[in-house]
Order: sequence, then structure tokens, then C-alpha cells
Amino acid sequence: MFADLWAELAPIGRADSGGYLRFALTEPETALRDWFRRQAAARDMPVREDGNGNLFAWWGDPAAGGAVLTGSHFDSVPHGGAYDGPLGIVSGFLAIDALRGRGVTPDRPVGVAAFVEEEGGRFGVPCLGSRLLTGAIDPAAAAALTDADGVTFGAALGAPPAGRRDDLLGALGAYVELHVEQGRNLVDRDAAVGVGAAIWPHGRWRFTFTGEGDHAGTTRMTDRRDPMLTYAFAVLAANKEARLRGAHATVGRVRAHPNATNAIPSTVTGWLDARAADTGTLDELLDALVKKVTERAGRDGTAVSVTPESVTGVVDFDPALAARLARVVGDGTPVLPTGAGHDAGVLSAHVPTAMLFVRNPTGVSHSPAEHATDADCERGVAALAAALEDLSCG
Ligand code: HGY
Ligand code: MN
Ligand code: MN
Ligand code: MN
Repeated sequence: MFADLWAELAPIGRADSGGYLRFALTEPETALRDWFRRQAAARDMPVREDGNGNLFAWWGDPAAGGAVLTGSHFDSVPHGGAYDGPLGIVSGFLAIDALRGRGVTPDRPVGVAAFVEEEGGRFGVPCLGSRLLTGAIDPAAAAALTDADGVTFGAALGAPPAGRRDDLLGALGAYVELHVEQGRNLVDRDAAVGVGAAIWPHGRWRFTFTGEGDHAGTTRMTDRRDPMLTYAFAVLAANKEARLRGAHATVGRVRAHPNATNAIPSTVTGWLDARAADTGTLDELLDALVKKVTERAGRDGTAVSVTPESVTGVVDFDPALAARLARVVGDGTPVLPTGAGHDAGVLSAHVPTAMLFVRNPTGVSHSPAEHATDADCERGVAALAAALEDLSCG
């Protein structure tokens, strides 16, 4: 039963806020990795690691080729929801239970994956594990990424990342990721399960505003070069430029130096997350925003530098595979784009890839308010089982 297995994970890494602090390769996430190994062992599924921090539990030997992989990630954003990531992994194991329960013997291997650092919440680059597996990031650059305490990913991993694994990629015939929906498309359509059509282009940009640190009480207003002012303008401008274009943008993370109430900051750093239905719109948004913020910095006597930290173009899932899964899941299953990034988006450049989404009645995500009902999660497991059977048999 979904609820029984889910209850085992719920307390791991939960904060007083009701949200989760499951940062990659820290104690709560490693406890979830141990849980993964126990679940695999209980199903006689050998667990292999790819040397990048990703785990793979196998039903059948992937060397046979044409393997059908499902899975997702354990890590969370700070105080994120319970379902974003773990739902895909729990559903993978339960879908295999369902297939075995009805006597299905796949013709091709079936696996469940746990990808490391999907949120980028500790080392700053999202989908780090799947990017390493596919060669989308240089292993040495990944190893050198640091967390807030200066710990490198390489140190946390305990060895230099292996990087691209052609042997594993070559063994995959398909990847299907089940994920809680991070929006209201399914609840608005009264649908429990949906299929992914595409992932919006999206990215993160670091804006560094530099002014002149000074005394908050004695410095005349006319003498100030206050980077917090330019930062505040940038936040409002990002919101305005996004609304103008039907795009999405927010600055969810900010750091001031020296971060003292009675000191005008010398620098303020803000991280922009921006997304749009197409790359052209996203590029336009960034160009307009950088132009406006640079002009404002000139008026404020401050300087601004903009560094892209990770930018992903549009991900169009294999339309034939999406349509096939929509049929398998059931008539009328909606096929929808999403604004959320996923490991499936990274893998889709190398393997036929699809996503299944489970209704989130609140539509809220990256927040303790994220939710999915047990009944809908059971429907998601049934849909994933049908998809895995369709892809691994015959
Ligand atoms: O940020 C995202 O879009 C995803 O939830 N990691
Ligand atoms: Mn997420
Ligand atoms: Mn996710
Ligand atoms: Mn993901």
C-alpha cells in the first residue's frame, strides 16, 4: 500500500515548519538512500551506483539493454514539500510490486533511480546528478562546487565524480519519471494523472549589486551608493517584465554584505529564477531586465554584474512516447507542459523520456503546502505500472 511505504519517509528530514530539509548527501538524504537500499534488497533488486552520487536498483541486468528506468530525486529545496522527488521513487518500487503481483515478467530490465542534487539546493546546480551521468557538466567543475559551509561536492561524494557513463546511458531504452504536479493543471481539469509534453526553458542568474558600505545613521542620503536600492528595483522589474510576457520570474534568494541593520551594504547578491514557454521570450525577458537594471545602477551610483548559473532550453518530450503513455494510462489523460525542471529534462537528450504527473490539490510546491492524496498517489502507481509494463514487455 502506498500509505504504508509513504509513512516510512514522512518523518525523515521534516522541519518544524512542516517542510523538508533534505539536502544532497546530508544526514536526512543519506537516511533516504539507506531506505532506498533496504527497499531494493527487500525486492531482490541489486543496487548500483554510477560514481556520480546516483543510485540505481535493477530488476534484471541492465547490460541486457533496452532497460526501462523510472525514479526521481530525494533532495528538497529548503522547507520544500514532501512529494517533490520522493513520490517518483516510492511509486517506482510500488509499480514493480504491482507488476510482480500480476505475474508480469518483463522482456527488458526495469530499474528505479535516485538522482542526486536535483534541486541544486546545496551545491547550486540543479539536476547535478543527471547532468554528470549524461556529461552535461564537467566532473571537475562539479566536484569543485561548494555548499554554504565551503564543503565541495567532491568531498561530500567522497571521490571525484565519474562523469558521463555511456555504458549506463547505452543500456537505457526509456526513462519515465513520475512527479507530483507543481501547479494546478490537473486539479483544474479534475484529472488525477497527466503526461508531460514539455518543460519550459528556465534558468537561474546571479545578480551582484556593488555599492559603497557606510554608516546607516551618519551618511547623507545624497552621498549614498546603496546596492539594496538597485536590488529592490531589479526585483520589481523582473516581476514586471515577466508579467508583460506571460513568463514567470522571482528572486527567491538574497544575500547582503555585511548584512548589518545599521550598515549600508557594500554588496547585495540576488538569484533570479526565470522561465517562459519558449526560449525567445526568456531571452527577451533577460535582455530587457538587464538593460533596465544597468540603467538604474547608473542612477544609483552602483554597479551590477549578471552571471548565468544554469540555463536550460526547452525540453520537448518524445511526442509519440507521450501519446503512447497517455493511451496506456487511460482515455482523456491530459498531456501538458510544465514550468518545473526535472532530471527527465536532462535525460531526454539521450534516452526516449516521458513524465507522469500526479494531481496536487493545492497546486502549491516548493513549500510545506505541497500535497497529493493517497488515492491519487495509488492512481499514479497504477499508471506508472501500466507504463513500465507497456515499455518493458513485448
Ligand atoms: O526548480 C524546479 O523547477 C524543480 O522543481 N527542481
Ligand atoms: Mn523541485
Ligand atoms: Mn522535483
Ligand atoms: Mn526531478
